[in-house]
Amino acid sequence: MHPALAKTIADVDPEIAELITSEEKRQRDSIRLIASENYVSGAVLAATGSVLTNKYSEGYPGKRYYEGQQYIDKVEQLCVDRAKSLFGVDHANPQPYSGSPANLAVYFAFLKPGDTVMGMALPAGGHLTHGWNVSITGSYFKSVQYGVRRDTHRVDMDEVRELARKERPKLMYCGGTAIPRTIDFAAFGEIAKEVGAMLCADIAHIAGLVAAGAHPSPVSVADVVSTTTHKTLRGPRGGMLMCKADHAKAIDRAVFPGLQGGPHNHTTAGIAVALREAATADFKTYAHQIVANAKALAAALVERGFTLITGGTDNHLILVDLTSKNVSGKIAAKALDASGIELNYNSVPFDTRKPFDPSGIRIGTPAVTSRGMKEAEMRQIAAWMDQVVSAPSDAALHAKIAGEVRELCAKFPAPGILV
Ligand code: DSN
Repeated sequence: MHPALAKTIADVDPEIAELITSEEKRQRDSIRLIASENYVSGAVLAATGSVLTNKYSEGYPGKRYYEGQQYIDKVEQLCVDRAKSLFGVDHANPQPYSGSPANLAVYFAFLKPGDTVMGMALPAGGHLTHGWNVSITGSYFKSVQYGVRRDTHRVDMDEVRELARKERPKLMYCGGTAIPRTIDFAAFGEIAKEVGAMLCADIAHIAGLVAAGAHPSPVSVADVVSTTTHKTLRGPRGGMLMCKADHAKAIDRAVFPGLQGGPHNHTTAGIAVALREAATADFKTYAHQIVANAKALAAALVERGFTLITGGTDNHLILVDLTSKNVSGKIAAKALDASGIELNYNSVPFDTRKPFDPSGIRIGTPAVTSRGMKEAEMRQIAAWMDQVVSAPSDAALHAKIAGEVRELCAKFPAPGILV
């Protein structure tokens, strides 16, 4: 945190100031492998901590319900224009508070309660809001879910086509939260067209890769593209919807006044800054390095006898089945956390264990790549992971590795962290 800001908080609220500083140090000293997290730049942090948080702006640029929008309108318009240019879309709405509200707005724009939505099942790698049963999207709508093949753990497009022909969904989702392979947007587009469904591509995890050309873009085939802004895109926590011109009005109305009140202008400014950063040559290099790092980490884990779902990765994400290592995902994740390596336990396809103590762990390389780590560091991380997973109760080993992790992290300063 900027020293002046740190002092301001400490003067008013020393308890919160201390917690923020501790979290900053934790982020500085650990290898953060949560696939959906990153380090934003100092510029993005500063924009999100700005006076823009003081302003209400229900509506859209040029059409607001409160006065005093001279600068807010310009901020939001810049953000919209940068999103349109970066992703090559007709229309962008950066107001959704995060990914789940963004997806909910898509339902509100195009579906009535009881209509059919088709999405990837959560345990196969989808997202709650793609129609999973515990989500509002699985209880207010009729949901049909596709999964992955038992033999390859990949989406079977023939099965998706068959299900879509049978169920005739009004809305189809592709994308998810634990998909280590390239998503075949073209095939989803063909199927949606054939059955007369709207297609929403949820690129939350891969938005930065799509922006940089490190993953194919769904823009030419999807009616709507939904995303969060804080994962590979490396912006502040937020959401965004992008669509073809025909759907712009429906999407805007669904976000406001349909679902939300005033946009979070400080977040919009942070997204605008992140989009500017994402349009640079440096970001392109960064996004390709995320993938190179994930591939290097995957190869090193395989060499050490880890079982990877689909055998490897095409993107930023690796899903590991720890069954062959005789340790559950939760026990491994906690032992790794004690060793300074942070990731999340995760179900694997056809998991026989429960979601709160599943068989797998999920790993991602966006944050470590933001620190400048490359293939050599990925091999070191795999070695540490192997040691910890082989000795999940050895507290002395975990403390020793946590010290080594701190030494490595000190050589790779994290963006936005000043302590
Ligand atoms: N919570 C996000 C993730 O970790 O993938 C998805 O919303």
